[in-house]
Amino acid sequence: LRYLTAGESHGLALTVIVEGMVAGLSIKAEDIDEQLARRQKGHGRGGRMAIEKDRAAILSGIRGGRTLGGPICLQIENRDWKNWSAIMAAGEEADLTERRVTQPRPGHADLAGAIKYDQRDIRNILERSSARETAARVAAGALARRLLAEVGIRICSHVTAIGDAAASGGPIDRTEKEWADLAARAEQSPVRCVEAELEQAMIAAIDQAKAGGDSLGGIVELAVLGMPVGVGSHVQGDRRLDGRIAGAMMSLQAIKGVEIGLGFEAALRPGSQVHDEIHYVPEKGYGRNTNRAGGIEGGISNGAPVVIRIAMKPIPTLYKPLMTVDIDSRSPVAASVERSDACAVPAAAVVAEAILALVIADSLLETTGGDTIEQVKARVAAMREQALRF
Ligand code: FMN
Repeated sequence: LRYLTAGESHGLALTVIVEGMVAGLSIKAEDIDEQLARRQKGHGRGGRMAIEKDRAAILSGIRGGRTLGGPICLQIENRDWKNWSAIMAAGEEADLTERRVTQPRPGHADLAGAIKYDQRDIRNILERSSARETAARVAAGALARRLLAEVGIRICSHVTAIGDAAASGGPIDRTEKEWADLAARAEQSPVRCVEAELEQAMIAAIDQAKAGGDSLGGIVELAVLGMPVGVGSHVQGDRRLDGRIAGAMMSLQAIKGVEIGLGFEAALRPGSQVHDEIHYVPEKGYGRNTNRAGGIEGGISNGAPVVIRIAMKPIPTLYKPLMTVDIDSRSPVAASVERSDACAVPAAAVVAEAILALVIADSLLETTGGDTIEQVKARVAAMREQALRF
C-alpha cells in the first residue's frame, strides 16, 4: 500500500493517489470526510480552519461504495482558491509579484528550500512545505482505517503535553479497554487531553502563547489496538515495524522525536524493569502483564497495543516574528507571517493517526497478501488462531 500526495497550500486542490488497496472494501465519502473534520478541530487553530470545510471527492478506484483494487484518487478542493487563482495560476498569467515572499521564517523550509530549488520567491517553497498537505494524508489514512477496522484493528491518540503543560510521570501500561475509553474521552476535548485539570492548563498555555504572538508544540501518544501477533519482521531492517513507524512519524511536518513503548525511558532503567515478562493462559494464549515494549519486539507486533509517542516542535510562523535576513537586500528583518495556527498539536495527532494507519495497513498487507478484503480477513483470522494454539 503506497500513496503520493500533490497540491499547493493555496492551489486549486490537494490530491492523493492510494495504490495497493484490496478490492471489495466498503468505503463511504463520509468515512473520509469524518477524518478530515477531525483534523480541522482543536483549540489554537488559525483563521484558515474557518474557511476550509474539507470534503474529499472520490475520483477513481471506488464503485458502488466498494474498492475495485485499482488506484484510488481523492481530491480535496481548497475553498479559498478563488482568492488565490490569480497568484497561483499555472499559466504565464500568474501574478508573481503580489504575494512574493522574501523573508524566510526560521524553523520552516523557506530558506533551505529556496536555496535548494533556486527560487527567489519563497512562496514557491512554502506552498508545498505547508502542513495543508496533511489533509491529503488524512484522506488516504481514512481508507487504511477502513481496511484495519474490517480486521478489528483501530488507531487512537491523545495529547499528553502542550508546551510545559504536561502530564506528570512517564508512559503507563494500559489494557485495550482502557485505551478505548481514553480515546473516547480525548475525542471530546478541544486539545485531545483526557485529564480535566491538565486540559485547562493546555488551553491557557495556548491562549497565552497566542496573545504573545508565540506558538507551542507538544506530545501526542498513539496506540494501535487489536493488533495480531506477527506484523512486521526481524529478518530485514527495512521490514521492522518499529523502523517503519518511526520513519513515517518523522515524515510528518514538525515532528522531531518518536518513542515506542518506554522509548528514551528504557535507556535509564535496568533490564529487569524494562522487559515484559511472558505468561500463558490456556484460553487466551501467551500474554504480558506490562507493555513497556509498546507492542513490538524484534520489529514484530507481539499482540499488545502498539504504543507510540511523538514530539511536535512549536509552529515556525510567529505573529511576533523572529529575526531573519531578507533575500533581496540581505539585511536583517523580521520574518514573514503567513496565516498560521498558534498550536496544531491536536490536529497533528489526527494526522499522525492517519499516517500510522497507512503504515500498519501496508505492513499488514505485506504479511497477509491477498487481493480482496475477504482474503485479508481470512488470513488475519488464521494469524490470530495460530497465535492462540502455538
Ligand atoms: N507551521 C506554520 O508555520 N504554520 C502553521 O499553521 C502550521 N500548521 C501545522 C499544522 C499541522 C497539523 C502540522 C503537523 C504542522 C504545522 N506546521 C505549521 C508546521 C510546519 O509545517 C513545519 O514546521 C514545516 O513544514 C517545517 O518542517 P519541519 O518542522 O519538519 O522542519
